[in-house]
This record gives sequence, structure tokens and C-alpha cells, in this order.
Amino acid sequence: MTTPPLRLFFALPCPPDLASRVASWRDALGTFGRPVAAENLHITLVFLGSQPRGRLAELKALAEEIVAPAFALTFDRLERWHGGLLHLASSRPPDALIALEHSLRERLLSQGFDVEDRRFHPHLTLARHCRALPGGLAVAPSFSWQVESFALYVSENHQGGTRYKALSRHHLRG
Ligand code: 2AM
Repeated sequence: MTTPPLRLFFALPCPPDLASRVASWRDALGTFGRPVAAENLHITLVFLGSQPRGRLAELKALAEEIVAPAFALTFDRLERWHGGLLHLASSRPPDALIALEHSLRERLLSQGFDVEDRRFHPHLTLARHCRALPGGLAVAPSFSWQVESFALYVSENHQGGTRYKALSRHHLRG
């Protein structure tokens, strides 16, 4: 019997206390779109899509080999992309974040993973199918934290919703 593939991606987990602050702030903006559950908030580094379970060990090992420093990350802009994706973005994404995404992508490509060649726009998705950018923000957002790790996630359908589960965590050091 063959096991079904997994929908995988590498991401920065949003720390739980920050995730609940972000979700409360978003919810106070009003009713819009389909909100992302607080426990699912993350910043995608590289999306892998459907992958055979047999490659999991290889992915974890590849991530473990990455030597990259921890860094501070600040999201200070609320934006909406075509298609209705409401998200937080950073006006100055740190070089260490760009370098982390780059080195992960290079390793994946060199091991034959078919990752899309698209520009990295770090963002924290807040809601999907959002028709308009909520107006009237009294204060610009400012959410910061020290990023100490990244993780390999699986996206699972769970009781009608989507759940992102970390399969392995990789500490930043260097
Ligand atoms: P999004 O938040 O910008 O939609 C799990 O689905 C994560 O992978 C989400 O953060 C999602 O990004 C991202 N993702 C989903 N499909 C993707 C694709 N085809 N290319 C890049 N990222 C994708």
C-alpha cells in the first residue's frame, strides 16, 4: 500500500504569545475575509508542496545543516494582495532572514527538490478572501520578536479546517 504524500513547507513559527496578540489586533479591525487561526500564524520561508513521506528524513537533515544567526524581525505594515490575502509585512526585512531563505532554497534545489523560483516576500498571513484593506488604522502595527528557530511544517485537513503542524524545529546559531 502506498502512503499519501504530505503537503510541506518551511516557515518561521510565530511565538504563541505574539500570535494571540496579533490575532486580537486583527480581530479588532473588524469583520473581513477568512481569518487564519492564531495557532496557524507563521511566515513561510519555502513552500515545498506535495512531497513523498520518504523524503522527510532528508528534509530534516538538510535543515539541520544550515548555519545561520538568530535575528530580530518587525512587522510594521498591513497590506493586501490581489486575491484578497491580508498580511503583515516588514518595511525592512532583515538581511539574516533573506539569507536564511536563500540558503534553504539553494540546498533544496541542489538536492533535487522542485521549489518555485519566485521572489521572497516575507509576510504573515492574517486572513484570506479579504475584499478590502481595513481602513482607519489609528496606530500602525508594530509586532517584533527575536527569531531563534525555523520549522518544517505539514499542512493537514482537520475537522473541516487546516492545521499546520511542526514536524521538526531547527535552531538558528552562527
Ligand atoms: P500564504 O500564506 O501566502 O498563502 C501553507 O499553505 C503556507 O504555504 C502558507 O503560508 C502559504 O502562503 C504558503 N503557500 C501555499 N501555497 C503556496 C505556493 N503555491 N507557493 C508559495 N507558497 C505557498
